[in-house]
Amino acid sequence: MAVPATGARVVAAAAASNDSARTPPLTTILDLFDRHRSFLLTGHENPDGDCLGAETALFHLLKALGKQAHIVNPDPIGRSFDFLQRHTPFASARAETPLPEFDCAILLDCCQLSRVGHLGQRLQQSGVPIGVIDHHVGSENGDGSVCYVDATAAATGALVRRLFRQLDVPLTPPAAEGVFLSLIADTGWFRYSNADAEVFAMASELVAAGVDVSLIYDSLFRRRHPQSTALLCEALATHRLLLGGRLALAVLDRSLMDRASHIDFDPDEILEPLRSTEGVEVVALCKERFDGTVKVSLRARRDVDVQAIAGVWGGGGHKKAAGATMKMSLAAAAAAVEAEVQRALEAAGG
Ligand SMILES: [Mn+2]
Repeated sequence: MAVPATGARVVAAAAASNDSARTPPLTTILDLFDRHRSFLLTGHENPDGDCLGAETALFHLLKALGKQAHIVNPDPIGRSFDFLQRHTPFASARAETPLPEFDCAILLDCCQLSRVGHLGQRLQQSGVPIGVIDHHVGSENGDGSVCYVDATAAATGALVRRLFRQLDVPLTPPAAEGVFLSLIADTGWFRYSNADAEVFAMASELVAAGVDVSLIYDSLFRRRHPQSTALLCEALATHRLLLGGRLALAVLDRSLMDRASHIDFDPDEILEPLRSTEGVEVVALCKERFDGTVKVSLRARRDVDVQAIAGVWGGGGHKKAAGATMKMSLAAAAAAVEAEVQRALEAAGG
């Protein structure tokens, strides 16, 4: 099979077309599946539930189509997600790890090779076509030569579910479990405003297909490390209410982040309780990284578009959930976030 020529043609077609033509119909990603034999599925660093769930579902879809598929992530999967490995193999690649053979790579829940760690560079060097399946705004303008992007979808896993339907492939229990994990990860167990009719309809059919909901809940939320409750308190205690109580800002320094990494504590856990404080419209969590940069995670309650705020530092995401990497000190990042949120609140009318 003339794989390099096929890949080159797909890339050329995308490069030559204008923006609207870079959002091809659903059939295009299906064509990509059709043309290739062996797929490497991957996603962003520190893969979350949507990323891992979508990878799981797509893995089983490709297998059902008679293809070879390998899930290789830049980081190992977190302990709370290890139930997925009952039915689905996950690998993580360090710089020297040999990769399985593949003639096509698919990025899930992200669109840029720069977000895939060092694995991203290796994918670029491999020269294979890159497909993107994602629900983030603007992802059709990322590194995918073929994209299936729908920013109205609640989760990337929902997009993979649609592909099953399009191809008339029945959902197996492991695939259903993957889609379910995606949905609950990105809707906060159906609490956020992105939990739309498609999400609830899918949830119903996924449970009917055999998803063990309580097993997933227990795996994700009832295996807390004994020290993590103390760390949760410490992380929450860093928060301050600013801008008249409309911004909740928490700042986690390197020492706290270091201890969090040792006990598999996810600092983003504090975002939701902070968002529940009456009067808070934006939550910002600044995390100091070991390379000296600061990762800011932003959540909005109503009218403020936090994706636009994240864009100030080259980040992105969704209107109500976004993030960015800031190349500055923790104190400078906190001050910059406060200034941008103030600007956004004023622009939103008050
Ligand atoms: Mn997602």
